[in-house]
Amino acid sequence: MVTLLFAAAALAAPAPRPHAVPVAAPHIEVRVDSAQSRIIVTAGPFRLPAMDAHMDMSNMAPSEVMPFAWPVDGYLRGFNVRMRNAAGDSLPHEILHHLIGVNFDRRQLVYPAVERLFGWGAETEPVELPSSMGVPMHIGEKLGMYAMFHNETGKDIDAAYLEVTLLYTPSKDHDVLTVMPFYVDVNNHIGGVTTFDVPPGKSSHSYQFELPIAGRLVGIGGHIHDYGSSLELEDASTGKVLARLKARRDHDGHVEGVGRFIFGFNSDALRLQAHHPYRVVAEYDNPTTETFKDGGMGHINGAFVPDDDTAWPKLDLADPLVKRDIATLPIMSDMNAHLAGAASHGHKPNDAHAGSSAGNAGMRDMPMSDMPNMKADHGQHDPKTDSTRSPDHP
Ligand SMILES: [Cu+2]
Repeated sequence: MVTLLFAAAALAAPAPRPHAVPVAAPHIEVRVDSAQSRIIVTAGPFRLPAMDAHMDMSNMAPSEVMPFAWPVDGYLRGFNVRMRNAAGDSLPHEILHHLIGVNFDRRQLVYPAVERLFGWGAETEPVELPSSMGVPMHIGEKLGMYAMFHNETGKDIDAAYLEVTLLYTPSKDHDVLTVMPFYVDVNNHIGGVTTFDVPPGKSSHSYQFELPIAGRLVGIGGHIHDYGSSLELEDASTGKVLARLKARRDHDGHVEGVGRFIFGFNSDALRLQAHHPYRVVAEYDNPTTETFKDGGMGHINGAFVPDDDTAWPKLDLADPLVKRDIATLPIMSDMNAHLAGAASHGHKPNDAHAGSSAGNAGMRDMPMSDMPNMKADHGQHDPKTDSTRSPDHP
């Protein structure tokens, strides 16, 4: 039975702080189905004119950030996304290029930027963690999501709805292990671009980082573009490779996916220390003679279990980087474009992909659907991927 707890009109969150993203997105509805422990967020209608088939960012239709409040005390443990029409029938899933969910009330682990809580790309499968673990959430937490559409069905779609199903475990009476989104990019500039040029032959990009707190990674996945060959997580003090995710490539170097790696829990989990240098590396191998301008990207997402949840770095809204991150989310670019007297829509499709926000989602690529295999696997080579892990990590 579906309980209607929150409707668009009831969504006004507690008094918005001065920085807050303006609550301007129309037609967003949040329903809590407590019998099935799920939250269904519906946004729309979106009008999606037919676009031609070539996959170029200028052919994408970005949405604004659609704000909503998290409606229950509980742990987020999975999500699924579909596009549907007004009658409830599913539309081709390819029309949704990507979707990012943001938590404006929590900081990322590595970057002074707001949390990317979930994400969806064309290649993403439904995510579902066992009910014994999840991302802790509280009633009223300010979330938002934004999407990029790409309608190449050849027909205009007058009314498309985005339907996001979020699975949760109620806090009450449950002993749930806290897992948090982990995201680190080889070329992240908060509020700026994460892409880079891909020259012919082999090339590599890396980023050295430290964590403010210690914990363990239970699993990782990654995102890389065409001609990418692998993503690595290394100990930067020793150069030791802690995990390597290989890209699955076709004959021409087009990437079909990136391996996931499940470390496991407890002693199997990959322990990461606070204030210790680590490095993320993206390797590319471009078999053509062409340089692909802004063609590259590389990041690792994972599920991180902090040693001490209460030590999670606080979101500092006065931090210029945090401000910049929020200011460059799609709604703000849009508003700025309006203010600048830009053409009626002012959408700049490139922003959405080039911005720090594209593809940064925490739960995206979290290796959750593989979790049932974990006990048998014991952190060994994941049979579904070509990923490897160094056997004697610290
Ligand atoms: Cu990308």
